[in-house]
Amino acid sequence: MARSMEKYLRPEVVTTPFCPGCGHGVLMGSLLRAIDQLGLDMDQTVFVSGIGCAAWIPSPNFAADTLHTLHGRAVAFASGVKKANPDLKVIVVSGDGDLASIGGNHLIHAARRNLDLTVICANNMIYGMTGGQMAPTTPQGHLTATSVKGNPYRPFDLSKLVKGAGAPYVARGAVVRPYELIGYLKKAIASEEFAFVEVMSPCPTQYGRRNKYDSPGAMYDRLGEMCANFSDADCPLPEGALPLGEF
Ligand SMILES: Cc1ncc(C[n+]2csc(CCOP(=O)(O)OP(=O)(O)O)c2C)c(N)n1
Ligand code: SF4
Repeated sequence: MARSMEKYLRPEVVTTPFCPGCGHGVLMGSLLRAIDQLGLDMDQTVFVSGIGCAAWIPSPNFAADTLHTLHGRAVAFASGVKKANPDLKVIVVSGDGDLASIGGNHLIHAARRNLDLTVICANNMIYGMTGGQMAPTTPQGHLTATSVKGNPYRPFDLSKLVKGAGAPYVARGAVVRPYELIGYLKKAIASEEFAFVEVMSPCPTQYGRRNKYDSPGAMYDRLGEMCANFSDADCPLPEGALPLGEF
């Protein structure tokens, strides 16, 4: 973490809880840079997370009010905070398992209701914290602790799901493209409507090892190769490309 970002961290924070090479640390740094560039008042901001590795991004690290809630219920808690005090900026940061599996119903209905929340989903395509179980975002055929012969199911396209549910602002970024990611995070935070940013954030420990990546670097390289900006493309994306951009 750059020293200039330390002012946004609680003084007792000396390290993050993430494994070496985890994408969540890059997302954490990108989010703080977005906050810094916007000049966001941390005293008027509440960060809400569920349970999972990604849920440790804001809590207990950020020097602001942080709510570390129940698994899957971050959006429900955030909705309550916003209703109770509409002047607060409410930012949810959690994982794909937390937000899209057990918490999927809260997510789509908050988008449908267009609540003024910013929801940032760290998508590592697996349940990292609990041992690498299959998530609703795990690509078909990929290996997890609960799909040792390959996931037989189709994954959610999370950004399209939330867009389809009615969210006015939806973007997908990746930790391998931090400058674009910071731009999406800034727009989402500045929005006064429901804003959703899906962030592709590799989990080398649970996902990378099972899917035969030699190192975290190899996972980042592969993610970088897959990323394609769909907004500039007039033609269909190549097979296997991961579309990034604003939906
Ligand atoms: C009600 C309930 N069910 C299950 C769990 C176990 N659990 C904790 S975190 C988690 C999944 C986390 O995955 P994700 O949100 O993708 O975050 P990651 O760890 O991958 O960053 C699960 C299943 C729990 N804590 N509470
Ligand atoms: S288990 Fe995966 S998601 Fe969790 S901290 Fe380690 S690398 Fe990151």
